[in-house]
Amino acid sequence: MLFRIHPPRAAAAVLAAVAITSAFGGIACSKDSSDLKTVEAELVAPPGVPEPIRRGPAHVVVNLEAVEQQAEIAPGVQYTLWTFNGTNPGPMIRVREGDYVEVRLNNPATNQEVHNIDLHAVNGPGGGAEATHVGPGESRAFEFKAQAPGLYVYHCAAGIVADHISNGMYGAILVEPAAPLPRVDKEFYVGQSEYYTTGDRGDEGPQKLDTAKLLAETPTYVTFNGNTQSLTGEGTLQAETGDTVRIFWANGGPNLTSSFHAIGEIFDKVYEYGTFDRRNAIAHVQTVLVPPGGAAVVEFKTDVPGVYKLVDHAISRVSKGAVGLLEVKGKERPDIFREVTATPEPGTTAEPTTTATATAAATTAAATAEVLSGDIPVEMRDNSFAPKTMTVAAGSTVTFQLDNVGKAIHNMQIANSAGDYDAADAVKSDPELIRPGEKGELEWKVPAKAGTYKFRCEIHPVEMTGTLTVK
Ligand SMILES: [Cu+2]
Repeated sequence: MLFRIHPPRAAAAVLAAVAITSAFGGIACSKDSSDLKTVEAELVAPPGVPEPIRRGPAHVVVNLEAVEQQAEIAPGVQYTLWTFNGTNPGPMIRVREGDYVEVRLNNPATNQEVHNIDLHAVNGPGGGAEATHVGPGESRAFEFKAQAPGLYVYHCAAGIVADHISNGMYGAILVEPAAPLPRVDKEFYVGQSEYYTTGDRGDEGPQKLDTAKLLAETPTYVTFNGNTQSLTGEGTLQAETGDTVRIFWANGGPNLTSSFHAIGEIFDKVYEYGTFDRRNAIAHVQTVLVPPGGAAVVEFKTDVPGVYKLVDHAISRVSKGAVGLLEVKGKERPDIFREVTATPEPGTTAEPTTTATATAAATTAAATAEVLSGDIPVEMRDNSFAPKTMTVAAGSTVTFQLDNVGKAIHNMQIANSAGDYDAADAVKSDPELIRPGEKGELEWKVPAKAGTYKFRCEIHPVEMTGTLTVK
């Protein structure tokens, strides 16, 4: 038997640890799983990943609880999350091909909503949703055989499914192949999903689900691991140079397809759609398409130290929160990547320049290598900044002296540390739009912490960009 339903029971059993001798709910396990050792699944909250499995098939018990709770999803924005075990996404579940997996779902009486769980790793009705449909105060369970190795999404499929997923009820289950995945130095688990809130981006305070936005598929926030800042600041993922890194990437959606990309890293190996079928593993991939309700596993070796951004390369979503950081520490590798001091080459300027602008350009270009503070001259051309990379002193206040030498209107904006140009801590030039031949300025209180910040022209956001390194 590959799929069976346990009857409802009154309350969730708290299982001490590994050895559980009697079957759940007082019903004997099927013949197929009864002779297997029973173990409780190690459940790990994102971005953590359970330990690799080095054992034969087992009867694995997965204890899940629906948790409804207030949480912050973006700076100052409170929202009522519906989750599995208290995190968005829910914990990563790791089982082995051939395991009999008993999924128990408890819905505490203190909750308001009906919930269930559909695991895409299941062959059986609703992926288990019908067998686990629980109102507040109920618990139910079912068992399935993990037949097909892969990384799968699980989610609540109760009521209006999109509401439950958007509110946080999804996660990933890894069915590890019988011949286990090769060992790597670092494994991370990231879930992408969308919030459709009643407020606009930047509006603080408690917010609710906006059904009109949900149906229009226009999210307020697109997040990795449930918060616009889960994978930045203290949540920044960490690795050393030379590490092999594996990322389990799950897209809860509910609506958007993810174009997963790591800026500055090429994926050495991608298991498309989360399948470990060898014919689907591909090498040297830049961007991975992950549909809602789908997953992918990527592997790469970190070569060069630095801070790498994980993004959805539908790049406007970065402004909605779809950005995370991976910090790689270690020795520089000039054999692979090195910065070359920029010197202006004659004839590279798009249009004839006066002696004065040529001098200014030479000065500003030369200035890129040093740590700058105070007044910093920046030319606005059609359509680029000169210089476009600058290093500025941490904790100082700098003023970019903007000179529009082009024929188009430009401005300068600096994003916050999350790459958001609309955030309260992002800044914009004065005047907001600088006409051809005019000057403006942009004062910036440089953060005290080292890092990189993006800047751009709002009118030419694709080509007219630059980077500020805070040192
Ligand atoms: Cu639910």
